[in-house]
Amino acid sequence: MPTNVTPEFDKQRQIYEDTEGLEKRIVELEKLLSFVPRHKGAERMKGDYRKKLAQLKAQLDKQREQDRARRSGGGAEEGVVRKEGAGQVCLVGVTNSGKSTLINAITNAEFEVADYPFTTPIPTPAMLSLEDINIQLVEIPGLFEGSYDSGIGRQSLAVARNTDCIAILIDLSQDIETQMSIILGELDRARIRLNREKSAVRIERVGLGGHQIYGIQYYEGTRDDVIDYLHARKITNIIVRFQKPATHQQFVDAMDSSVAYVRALVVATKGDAPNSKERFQELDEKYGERFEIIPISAEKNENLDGMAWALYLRLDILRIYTKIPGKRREVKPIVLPVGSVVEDAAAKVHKELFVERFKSAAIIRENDKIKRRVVGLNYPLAEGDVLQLSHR
Ligand SMILES: Nc1nc2c(ncn2[C@@H]2O[C@H](COP(=O)(O)OP(=O)(O)O)[C@@H](O)[C@H]2O)c(=O)[nH]1
Ligand SMILES: [Mg+2]
Repeated sequence: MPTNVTPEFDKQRQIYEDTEGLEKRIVELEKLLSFVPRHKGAERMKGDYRKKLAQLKAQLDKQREQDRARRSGGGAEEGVVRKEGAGQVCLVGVTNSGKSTLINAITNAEFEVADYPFTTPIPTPAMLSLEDINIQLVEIPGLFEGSYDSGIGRQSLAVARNTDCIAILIDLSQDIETQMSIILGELDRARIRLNREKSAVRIERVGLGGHQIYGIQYYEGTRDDVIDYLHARKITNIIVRFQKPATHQQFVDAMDSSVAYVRALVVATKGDAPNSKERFQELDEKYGERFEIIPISAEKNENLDGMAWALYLRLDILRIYTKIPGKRREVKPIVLPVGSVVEDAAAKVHKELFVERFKSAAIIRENDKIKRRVVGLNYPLAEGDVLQLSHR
């Protein structure tokens, strides 16, 4: 039975059918779908085209994955810098953005600084002490368009993938947009997602049970979209759990175990340079919603302390101080991720068997209304807590 279609639809169908190349076909098919008539008789046709679209997208993903695997030689990625300290921050930026100067200004390191490109040829660490903890800073060689295709670029981006926080350095003496597009582009090609909620979609590959999809109300598409995608990827058994509002891209990312999720902020350098105020304003207007932006001048020593604490906060860690009754608290804190509870601290201090032998815990918070409270193993910890643990 022929479906009544509009002339635009017919024309677009011809264009789509004549188009070659996966990416272009996807674009044309998406256009075609938007021209499908809304009446009931066209529903079946719409369904078929959507299925086709999911197939094309899946093919494209697969092709990209294969390309990636080929390029990286199939080997496992490894950070080339061993992590030390309470957390690691990776400094990324184009060459001459002031990475080495900043590190020299806030650590004991003496990195070479120069106004010619690529003075720091390999990822290089330095230690920043902040009150009673150390944060490891790693400078990676300046990014450029195509970094990801070069050996050293890939190695550098592997450090950025595995780090705890990325500080994007934007040089206020150079064009903002050029720098941002290079940096965001290369990070994206390295499959690094910035400040993105990993937990929005959880994927579990299972041996049987078919397609089990939960929380579909959080997904921007429909259940059929998910199933079409899975069919097209020839995945028969899987659990997909949408836990928070999720876009199609987030679903596709979650299916791809090579995607890394990393916290990020922007450090705007050379705040003393001519025109830096105007550039900062531009940066803030364009990227202020997406990133926290911290202006500094390493040369004039401006806002370096504030920046260091901003890095600390972005690491999402807590400092907890243990204490033995009748004695002063420990000087060195134990460091735990935000969201940790008493049991996590206990596990870190006592390693094994503590939970079985746990008797009681007390938290001392100097500025709290209740200064000392007796708590259970599930009690959430806060920054600066002093923790008294006793066991049998
Ligand atoms: N005016 C100004 N120049 C800076 C500042 N920080 C770095 N520079 C200059 O920028 C150039 C590149 O610095 P460098 O730290 O080697 O950049 P990197 O390539 O990102 O490590 C050097 O000539 C530095 O003197 C700053 O805060 N203000
Ligand atoms: Mg450098």
